[in-house]
Amino acid sequence: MVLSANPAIDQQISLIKSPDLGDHLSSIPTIDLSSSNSPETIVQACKEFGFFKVTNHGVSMDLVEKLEAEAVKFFAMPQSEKEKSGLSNPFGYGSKKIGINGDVGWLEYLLIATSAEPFCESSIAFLRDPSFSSFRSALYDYISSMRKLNCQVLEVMADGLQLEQRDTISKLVQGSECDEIFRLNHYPACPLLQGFNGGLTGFGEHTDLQLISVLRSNSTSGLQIALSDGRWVLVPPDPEAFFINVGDSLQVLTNGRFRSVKHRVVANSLESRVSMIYFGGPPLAQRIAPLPQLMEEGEQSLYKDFTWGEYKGAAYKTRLADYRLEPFQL
Ligand code: GA4
Repeated sequence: MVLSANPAIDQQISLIKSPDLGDHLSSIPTIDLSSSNSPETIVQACKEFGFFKVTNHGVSMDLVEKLEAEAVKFFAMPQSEKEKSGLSNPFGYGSKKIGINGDVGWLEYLLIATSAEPFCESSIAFLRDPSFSSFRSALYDYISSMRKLNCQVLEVMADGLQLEQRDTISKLVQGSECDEIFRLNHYPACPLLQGFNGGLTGFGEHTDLQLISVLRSNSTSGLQIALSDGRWVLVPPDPEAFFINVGDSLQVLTNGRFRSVKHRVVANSLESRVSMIYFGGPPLAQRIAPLPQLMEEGEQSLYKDFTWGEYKGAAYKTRLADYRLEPFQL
C-alpha cells in the first residue's frame, strides 16, 4: 500500500484514542462447538454482546494459513500491480477508501462477491490468471468451509432459541441466490504512531448488515467492540478461533433480542494485521422480519417490513457509522 501517495486521504483518517488498557473484555464469550451447552451460551452471548468466538470449529488451520499466505503475497505486490487487478466498485482491490460515501481507513483490501460460482470470473477477474491459481484454490476451499461453519453456528443458535426446525435461520443463507461477500483486509503497521495512546482508524465503527459475519485474523490486535453501555473494549486476537458478529438482519429476525454489535479496527503501530471476513447474506428478495416462532403473545415487530435487497440498497448509500436500521424502525 502506498502510504503517502495521497496525503489528502491520509489526513482524513481519524485518530482513535485507545480504550484504557484494562478495558479488554476479561473473557470474550467462547463457544466450544463440540460442547453440549453451546446453544445456551451462544444465545446469552448474542443477547449481551452480539459477539463471541468459536473454538473446536472443525476448520482446518492448514487451509486458513494457506489463504492468509496468499493474501500476504498479494498485498506485498507493487501498488501498480495490485491496482491492475481491478479497483473496487465495490468489488476488487481497494486502498484506504471504503465504499463511495467518504469513509476512509488505514487499510487495503480485496472485496469479493462469492455467491455465484465461479466467483472469480464475475467479481475479481484477475484470479483467473494462471499465476493466481493457488490463491484461487485456497479461496474456494476457504469459502466452502465458511459456508459450513456459518450454517453450523446458525443452527446452534436456532437450538438455543428453541426453534423447532434447526434450519429456520441457516436456510436463509443457503443456495446460489444468496448474497455472499468475502473481505480480505490488510492493515499495514503504522510506525509513525508509536508512543501515541491509540491508533489510526483502520476500519471505522459500524455494525454489519447481514445475519452474522465470521472473522479470522492473524495474531495482531486491533479489533474493538462496543459494549451495550457504549464503552469500547479491545478484543485480544486468537488466530486459532473464529469471531462471530451478530449483524443488523439477525437483530431484526430476533425482534431485538440479539444485539447487532458495533465494532471497529484500529491500525497497530508495530505489526500488520490481516483479517478475512465471510458475510453470508440472504437472497435479495428475502423478507427480513421477526421470526413468528419467537414472538410472544401481543409482541409487536420493532421494524417495518423490508427485504434484504431494500436494506442493503439503503445502507450502501450511508456512512459506516450511521445507524442504518433507523429508517426501518417502527
Ligand atoms: C459489505 C460487507 C459488510 O456488511 C460491510 C459493508 C460495508 C458497510 O458500509 O456496511 C460496505 C459494503 C460491505 C461493501 C462496500 C462498501 C462498504 C458498504 C459499501 C458501500 C460492513 C463491509 O465490510 O463491506
